[in-house]
Amino acid sequence: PAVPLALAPIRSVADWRDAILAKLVYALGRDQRTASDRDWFEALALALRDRVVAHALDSDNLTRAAGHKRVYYLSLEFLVGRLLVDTLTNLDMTGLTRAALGELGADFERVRAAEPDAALGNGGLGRLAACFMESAASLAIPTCGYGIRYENGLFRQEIRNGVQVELPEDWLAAGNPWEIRRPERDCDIGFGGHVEQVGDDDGATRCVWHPAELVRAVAHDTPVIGWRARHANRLRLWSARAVAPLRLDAFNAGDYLGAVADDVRARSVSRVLYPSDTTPAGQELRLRQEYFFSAASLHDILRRHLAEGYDLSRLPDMAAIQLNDTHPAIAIAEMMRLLVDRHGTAWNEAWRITCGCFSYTNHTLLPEALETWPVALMERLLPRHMQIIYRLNADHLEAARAKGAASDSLQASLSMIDETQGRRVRMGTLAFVGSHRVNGVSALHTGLMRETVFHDLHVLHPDRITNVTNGITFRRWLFEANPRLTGLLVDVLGDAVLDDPSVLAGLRGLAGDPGLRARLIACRRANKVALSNLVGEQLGIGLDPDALFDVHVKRLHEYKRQLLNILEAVSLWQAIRARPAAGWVPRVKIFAGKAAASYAQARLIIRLINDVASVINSDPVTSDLLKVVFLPNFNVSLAEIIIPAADLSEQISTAGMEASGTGNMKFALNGALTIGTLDGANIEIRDHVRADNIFIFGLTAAEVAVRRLDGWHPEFSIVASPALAGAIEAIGRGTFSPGEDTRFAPIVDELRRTDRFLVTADFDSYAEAQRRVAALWRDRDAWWRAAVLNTAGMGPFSSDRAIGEYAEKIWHVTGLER
Ligand code: 26M
Repeated sequence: PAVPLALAPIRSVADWRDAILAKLVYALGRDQRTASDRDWFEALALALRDRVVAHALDSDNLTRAAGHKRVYYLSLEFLVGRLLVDTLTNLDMTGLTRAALGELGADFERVRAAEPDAALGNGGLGRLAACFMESAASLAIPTCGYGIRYENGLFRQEIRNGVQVELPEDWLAAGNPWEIRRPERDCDIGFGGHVEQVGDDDGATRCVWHPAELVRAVAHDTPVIGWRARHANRLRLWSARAVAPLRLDAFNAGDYLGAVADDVRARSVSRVLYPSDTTPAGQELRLRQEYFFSAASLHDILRRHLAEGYDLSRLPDMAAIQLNDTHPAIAIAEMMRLLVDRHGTAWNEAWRITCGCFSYTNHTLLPEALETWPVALMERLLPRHMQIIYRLNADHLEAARAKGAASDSLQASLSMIDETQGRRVRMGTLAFVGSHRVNGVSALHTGLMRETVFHDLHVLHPDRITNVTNGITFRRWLFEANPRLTGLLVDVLGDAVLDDPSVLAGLRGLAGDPGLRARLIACRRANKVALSNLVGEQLGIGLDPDALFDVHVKRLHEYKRQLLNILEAVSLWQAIRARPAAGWVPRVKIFAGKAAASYAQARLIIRLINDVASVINSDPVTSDLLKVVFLPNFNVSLAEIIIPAADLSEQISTAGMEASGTGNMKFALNGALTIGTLDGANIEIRDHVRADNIFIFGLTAAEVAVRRLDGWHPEFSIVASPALAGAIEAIGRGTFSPGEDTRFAPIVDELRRTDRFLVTADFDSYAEAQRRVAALWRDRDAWWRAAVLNTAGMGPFSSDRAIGEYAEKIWHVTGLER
């Protein structure tokens, strides 16, 4: 019988206080009088976990009993951040918890800050996966996220003398109270070895793979509770260890290191997140990570399906498997292997099942970011998968030929094997061919997928590519990050705004309301004071909370053009120095973001921002008018403080290069105005907030494509723009690197010689847009009207809407009814 397991809601502060105290004493063995903030965090998290786990079991029972389809979200990254306030918010236990901790002599804000961020992702792709997990739970869509439990997440960034220094991030050092070990779900994953043919030699017959090596996948579940505790899902993260962690024979013979060598090697698979958000490292360990977690997850999916008594032929009715980029694309070959070799399914039937289950999300069209693996490496590490890929490719190319795509050049472009740079497996092609739907993450990006990288595949399968514009969870990015604004919205729009983002549109009618405006101004100012305090503590820079906070936070990448922003800052500084009394709008330029350790140019841009900051911030002539701040170690928790304090959001990528962006949505939701290019979701944001309330500048994606062909040279733009020339020249002659005028030569040379990201081409247009920003800022009423219209227009960018579209168009699932 399906017994409801969810614990009765806690009704009194005293009950909740005692539940927390019981965890502190009996689960942790600590004393109330000496308990640290971290101890209280752990006790509180354990008490909360009891409640969330009960919900998760309940949800699971209901799903099984209803024979409801499940979604599996495979992602090498989940950039979750902290879970405490998220869990409290969705259980509606924040007020109760403040009071209970107060009675115990602990401070809620300090306890909250004691939780380390789960930084199991690089940037947008990983954060999207985390927002999606929260929305799937909120919509009661039975979903399991699968990923890797990295021992070390994304590195911690320090800035020393302007230079980025990477330090290991050790989020698990003090244990993780949210997760539960699931030993009964562990499984062993093979690598290397050889394939034994059973029957004839066409690759479609059953084979037996004899791996040379096994790595144990160890399951850890983190329960994810949805809004108003409607439903709970789980995030299942795999860590790696040896099947036999200790070789006693070696140990007894005195070889202590040899005794544990297998375990050290196995554990390296889940040791560290690759810290790049574009360039595939191409290393064997990365491929091992990809296969390790894909295979463990598929094993788990098939086990559950069979345990529930279904036939494999019904898998597409019961399981939708979403591939977050190509990182788990090897799962397609693994599914074929399991079906054909393990379960004896006929090849064509196995393919029907596979394509029926899988779908694939593309997150970037940057050529250097498209994953390919050397055939030789695949053959060595995953020999059976390589055979399967060859056979799939032959079928795929044959079908293309039958549809008229017979020319050598078309066949070469459609092939899963790239023959142009050694022989390499194109993971994007494998993912496309093995999926029933392939989606881009904004309207522009999806259009570009059809026109460029996936053009030929699109012609072959014209119904396969679809768009699902990204979204963000409003629980974290509005309710939790900006309680002041949320309180105001509830006052003005009613409680319904908490459940239905479309209610935000009701703000439009109030955009001119002076009462609302005054309260918005007060809440923004309080958020800016909080950020100013943080900047004061961390960097010793005093900020004026009444200045315009102009914010550019995201991964450091040339295409995101932090360089364009800092060049404009330099030029603004020069202009202010030339005419200090010209009525400038006081401005604080705030930057934050990490660069991949191996990305020299991005690291140098960080250094430039920091060096420009030290010169400008110590200039007495401009000090009341312009400050530049680089906040170290940008992560989810820092974003939650920065974004609600922003007046202006910088979304200035080279058009056509930012697939969607999601930071853009977080800022606009919180009422910042955007200065941005017509790129990614900026275009859709403009459509919803309306063109008067966003500062658009620069070349369009189509114009960028033309520029790249027509022989344009950056020198043309530099000569035509005295402001740009002046900024570049100052950097080149060492204004920001006294005694070392070559420090930024790689940046100056890139700008002058090639300018691959069209910084110089867009400079004047950007500077002009910044003057429009300043002009609007002076007109306080007009500015705040636009700010209200930004929040009002952001309802469609909720990840609930995005997940609803995946559910309907791609997964063919609904939410569970209670
Ligand atoms: C690949 C191989 C080896 C090591 C790392 C990678 C890798 C890791 C992350 C490649 C790409 C990664 O992320 C790309 C990413 O974050 N893309 C962003 O996705 C967001 C969500 O869809 C979009 O909003 C952003 O525009 C897009 O840049």
